[in-house]
Amino acid sequence: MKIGIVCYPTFGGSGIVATELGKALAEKGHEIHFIAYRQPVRLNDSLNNVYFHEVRVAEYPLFEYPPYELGLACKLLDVVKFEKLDLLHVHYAIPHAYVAYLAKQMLAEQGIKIPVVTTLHGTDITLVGKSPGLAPAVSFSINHSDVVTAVSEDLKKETLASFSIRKEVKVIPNFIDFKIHQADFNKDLHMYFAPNGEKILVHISNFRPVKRVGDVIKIFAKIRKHMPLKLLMVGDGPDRESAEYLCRKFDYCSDVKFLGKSNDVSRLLAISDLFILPSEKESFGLVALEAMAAKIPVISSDTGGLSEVNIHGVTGFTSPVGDVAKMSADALLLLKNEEMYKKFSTKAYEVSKSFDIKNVLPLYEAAYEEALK
Ligand code: GMT
Repeated sequence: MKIGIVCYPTFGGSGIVATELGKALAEKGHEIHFIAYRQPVRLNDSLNNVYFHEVRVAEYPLFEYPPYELGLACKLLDVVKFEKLDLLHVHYAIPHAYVAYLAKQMLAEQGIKIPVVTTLHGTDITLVGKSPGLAPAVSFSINHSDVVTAVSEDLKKETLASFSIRKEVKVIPNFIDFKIHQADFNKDLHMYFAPNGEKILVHISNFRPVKRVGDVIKIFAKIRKHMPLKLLMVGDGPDRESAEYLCRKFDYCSDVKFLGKSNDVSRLLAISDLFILPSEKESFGLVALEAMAAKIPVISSDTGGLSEVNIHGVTGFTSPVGDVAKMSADALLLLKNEEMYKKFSTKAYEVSKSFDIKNVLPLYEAAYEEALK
């Protein structure tokens, strides 16, 4: 199949899912055309069967807001037509599904049919999309997609509850490609961050308010009172500064390292002991799954689809959003109890195996077949 994949190329789960999916499909022999305003972060090799088309957005002094959607629609028209694509797979209802609809209409006028598969990732449904001004466009885009998928049962439920949806929404969970997530424990790197063999907590996100990075600092501060400990804060975004200021108010702030964005989180996960994800909202929590694939138990909130990934009492612990006291107590319990920690670590890995891309790829291929019918 010749498949066009539209995604946000930035650091973030949806871009990673789209990129890893495309790469795996290409490996299976499909021809993949990524279409985005920048090369997706994990699309860094030149691979067989993979093409990248950059969306150029017209700049003109009159345009206070560059017309991304128009640029994307015209790029889709061009790529579908000249690369003879069979199908478009767009990640995010806003704006990618409705841009795909526009491209589809333009192509139909030229006698070209292009089915559209839309994957919902969360922010388009649970945060931005719910604003009353945008909701009609979200419902419209979903209803006009040929096949719609959501990354968790919870996201499906929330989509059906929040919008007027006539389409079936299929759940296809996010996945892990174990070929990529294979970093070994690096003794020197561990020594660098924890020279006295301290345990390491890690948080990875885009530091948006929804990630509650302040809670991560508070959790660390509570546990640090009871044991030597380091915290790695990986990523960057709007709440990084406030997290840094908060950290400076507590003792032991020098045990916290803000590392910025990383292209290779596996090597940091491989030297860490616990992953902390106290998010306000999380339709899936791909990064929690990446931590579990590195055999790290997860301390997270129980929001959205997170509980479908981090199984409470098995792969880690979940708590109500904002319950810093419980999250700290659960983390301390695991860090202090070696036997228990080992069991959770083993289970975290086992559960992550059920999200192996090998199991998930055929579900997307079946969705494509259905769209083509
Ligand atoms: O969480 C973010 O800020 C990034 C966002 C994205 O667009 O990548 O993540 C969403 O999609 C991921 C991949 O499906 C999910 O793992 C995240 O849970 C979801 N984020 C939210 O629902 C807030």
